[in-house]
Order: sequence, then C-alpha cells, then structure tokens
Amino acid sequence: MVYKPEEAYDRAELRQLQTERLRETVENAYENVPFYREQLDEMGVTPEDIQSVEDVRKLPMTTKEDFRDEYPDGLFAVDDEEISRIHASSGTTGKPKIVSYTDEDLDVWSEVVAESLLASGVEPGDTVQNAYGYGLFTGGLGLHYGVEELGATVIPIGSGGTQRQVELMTDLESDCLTCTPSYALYLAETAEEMGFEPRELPISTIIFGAEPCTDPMREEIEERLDVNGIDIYGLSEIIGPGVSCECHEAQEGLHIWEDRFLPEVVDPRTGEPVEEGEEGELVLTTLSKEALPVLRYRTGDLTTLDYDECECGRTMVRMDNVTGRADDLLIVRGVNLYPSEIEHVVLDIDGVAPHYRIDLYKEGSLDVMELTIERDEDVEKSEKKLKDEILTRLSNVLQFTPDELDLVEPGGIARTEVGKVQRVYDHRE
Ligand code: DLL
Repeated sequence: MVYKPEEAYDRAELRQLQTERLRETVENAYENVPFYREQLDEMGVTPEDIQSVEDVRKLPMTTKEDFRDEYPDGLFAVDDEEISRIHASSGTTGKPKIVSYTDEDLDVWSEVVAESLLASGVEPGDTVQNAYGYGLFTGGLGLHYGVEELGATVIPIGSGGTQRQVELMTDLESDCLTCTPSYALYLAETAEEMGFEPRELPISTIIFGAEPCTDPMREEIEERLDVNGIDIYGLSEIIGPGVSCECHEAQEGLHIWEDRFLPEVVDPRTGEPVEEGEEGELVLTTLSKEALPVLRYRTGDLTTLDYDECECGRTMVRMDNVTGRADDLLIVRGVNLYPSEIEHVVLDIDGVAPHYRIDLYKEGSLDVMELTIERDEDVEKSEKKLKDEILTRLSNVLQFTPDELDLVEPGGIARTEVGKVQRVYDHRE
C-alpha cells in the first residue's frame, strides 16, 4: 500500500516532476538566499539552466561549514513572519545548525513521515509510542506529526523513563515504538529486569534511526523483541526524519522520497559522482522546501543507491542503510559529536595539555565514553577542580559529558612518532 501515487510513478513521470521542482528550488534559492545567488552568479548558472535532473550537477554544493558560517539564519529564504518552526541539529563545532520551516514545509514533513510509517507497516488506527526526544531535535516532533497525519495514535512519551515506557507500552498496547536502535536494546534489557519477557511486549514494529544500525544489531533487536525492525533516515538540514525509510515488504534498502529530495552519491574526496551502485557520500537537494532550500548538501553519510524495482511496488530509489560517515562524527547515545568539538572545548581550559584520547565502549546496549586528558606540568589547580571545570565546560558547550574522565600525568598519553595521530578508539564494533 502506498501513501501517495508519486511513490509508484514510472521513472519518466517522476523525473519530470523532479525537474520542475528542482527549477523552482533553484529559483527560490537564487532569489531569496544571497549565499546561493553569489555562488550561482559566479558559476554563471541561472534557474533557467535547469532543464533536467542531471542539471543538478551544475549547482554548487552545500556543506556543514556553510551552515556554520551562515549561522543562524543566513540560509533562510523567507522572512521571519513566514517561519512557523525552528529546529537545530546537535552537530558541528560549538554552534548548532539552525533549520526552519514554513507551514507548507511542516505539511511536507508530516507527509514524508506518514509515508515512511505506512511503508514501515504502521496503519491508520495503530498506536505509535514515540520515544525520540522532543525539543530542538527533529526526531520527536518530526515523528509525532507524521503519526497524526497518517491517522494513527501517537503517545508522545519522548526519550528516557524506560520503566515507564515499558509499563505504558503494555497498558496502552502500543503497536509500534520509534526510537534509536541502541535504545531499543536498552528497553529490552530494562523490560527483562522488570520481569517482562521482551518478546511478549505488544509492539510488532520498531522504527529506528538517528544513529547507525548494523545488520547484526538489527537482528538482535528483531530477535530480542520479536518485532519488525525498520530503518528510517533523515537529517535536520534537509528536513529531519523521513528523508527515506525501509518498506516492510522487502526490508532491503530505504526508499528515498524522491519527489521531495533529489539524491546523488559522490566520491567523498573529489565530490565527483560515483558509478551507479558504487558506495560514496550521499548528497541531497531539497525539491520543495520553502524556508530552507538546500542545494546539493554533503551529508557525510556513506551509502549506495539501488534503482532496481522493489517488490513492494514503489519505484523510488533505495539507499543502503548508513553505517559509516565520510568524516569522523561520533554518535554517542544518539548525540552527534565531533572529536574536534571536544578538543576545542577541553584544550581551551587552563591546566590541560594538548594530549587526549577518546575511548568508546558498549556496556550492554548503551554507549559509554571514556575521555582521558593529560594535565599540564606545574598546574596549580587540584585534580578535582580541573575535572569539574572540564565537565562543566563540556556540559555547557556541548550538552554532553563523558561517562568517565581520567586526568593523567604529563606524558601519560602515548605520542605518535610516525603518521597520523589517533585520538578516537572505538571499541564498540
Ligand atoms: O537524527 C533525524 C532523525 C531522527 C532520523 C529520528 C531518524 C530518526 P540529525 O540530528 O540532524 O537528524 O542527525 C542526522 O544522523 O546525517 C546520519 O549521520 C545520522 N542518521 C540519521 N538517521 C540515520 C540512520 C536526525 N537511519 C545524522 N542510520 C545523519 C544511520 C543515521 N545514521
């Protein structure tokens, strides 16, 4: 069952729609975003040059740094009065990426999430327990309005409070849980501790996303909770959750809602398109965003595209699930962090030497981060004072603190004599 006819358009029909929407998007960006107008002028490209979807390659690329440089609203294409909602993404150094939506954008967002839910096997009348965080993060509200749009019931419980999640799920007979994959496993563990048999819980579908989920992890979720595990993908810069989602019929790749987002895959080093079916960095162009039209966004996420017809009848391209990134983003319990951000904050503190390491472990299904930092020689502050200062600073700037913070003596961290320094040790794989 498809949510709207576009999902099963033949490719020629779809390309026509994409071309029209791409031209409108470029028009919007050209006329209303000086950042894009300057670049397009420099490249000698006008909206009229968009005659086919391939012409997307004539357009400039947008990066995370552009969002940072244009912080907070330099990429917005509409006046403040037209903006209905703001969200922000937790990534990038210091400042978050701010994103905005008009009423129409919010409708489109609800549409793509409803479309994703239906593809997942959720039906109108079902009860969806939404355990994504509400607030600036796009997960909570993004899923929320999609559930309502589909005509299903949403339980807006948000993240955390796991015992309560288990109790409510049982009492209200939730059919579907939406959360990060690591949280799904944590919930299973908690249910067990509470004396429940996780496989007996009423949910039959878990829609997970916001962080990578490898196949073995998905199998573990499906096995432990006796559910269908469905991968949903998205990012704030493009809209939030609902850029793509697996269909429950095939569960082989995530259908990108191509009438709203135009995908490309490029070589992360050169930015040049890869051969069809090859892995590379996903680049996305919004096709109907009003407040924040984004041209060729370098997502940093690695994937492949599969244009073969899917057994579900949808003709929209499928992307492979994202388990790696072109850069070094760390996702710890659903929070996006760059090692450079931690470095930035920590090394700014008096008494800290520029030598540190980040160790990531799994304790059960939860991510645990251990941060080891060298103290400067001749530091006056007590160890406790320095530690407190580091933790407070990390919490204030990044809204994140490591589970363990070790201060070691000068020279306590091994030096690299040859080659690149390694600072992140990910023991979770
Ligand atoms: O994480 C939006 C979202 C919320 C998606 C809920 C799915 C469910 P951001 O905080 O902006 O937005 O982070 C976006 O998270 O570029 C990926 O690196 C990663 N990511 C999102 N979904 C997946 C997924 C939300 N299904 C960044 N698999 C993206 C792997 C994912 N990584």
